[in-house]
Amino acid sequence: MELGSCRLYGILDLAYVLPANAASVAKAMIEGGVDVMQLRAKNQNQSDLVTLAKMLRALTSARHVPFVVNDYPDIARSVDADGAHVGQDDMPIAEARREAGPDCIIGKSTHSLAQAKAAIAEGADYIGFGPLFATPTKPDYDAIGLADIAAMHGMTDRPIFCIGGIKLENLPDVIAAGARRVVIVSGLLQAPDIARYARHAKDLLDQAAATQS
Ligand code: 3NM
Repeated sequence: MELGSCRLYGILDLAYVLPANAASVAKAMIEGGVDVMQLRAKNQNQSDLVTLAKMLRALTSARHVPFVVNDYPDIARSVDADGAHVGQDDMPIAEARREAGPDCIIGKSTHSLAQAKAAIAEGADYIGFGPLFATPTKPDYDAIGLADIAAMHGMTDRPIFCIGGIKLENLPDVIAAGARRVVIVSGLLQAPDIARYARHAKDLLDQAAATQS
């Protein structure tokens, strides 16, 4: 699937999922309609990460879901991922692109309009924008709220994925503020029924897209 058509971005974050459960969680996410899958693992050794990334690559390929590796463009390349994602404190986009290869999508986390503008100028293929709300998944960052979402969308045609503390309960507010695409991590991974949670989020995003277009 083209990134521009993707609305629900799921992250399989090993802070919430045991490696042994990664495959079943990923399957549930995909079954529920997650359009993009990222592997995020802040405390995993590299060889375990490559093993997991290969498994997720196979699962996502079978369902035509783009697969993104967080932080490690070299691993993205080695497992033939569709994308690599970098943060503000990571390497510049050009370096990530060199490591990941010319066909790899490069996404960047941004935490303000100024950072988003800079990431676009730097050549990011998509932007993460947040954290909208305070979140235990990224605890050291201040919430930026919803006020800049509309301006952010007026700034670029590149896909913008709002992120940070998004749950089913606040998703209607996030959409009302102008978001078209979101990333959900803990809300999805801690849901009693991951597929059902994803489906619900996807329905809200699809309904909004139908009225926005
Ligand atoms: N990046 P949850 S917020 C991984 O703002 C990440 O760049 C963010 O997880 C950013 O849905 C975030 O559990 C955490 O809040 C998102």
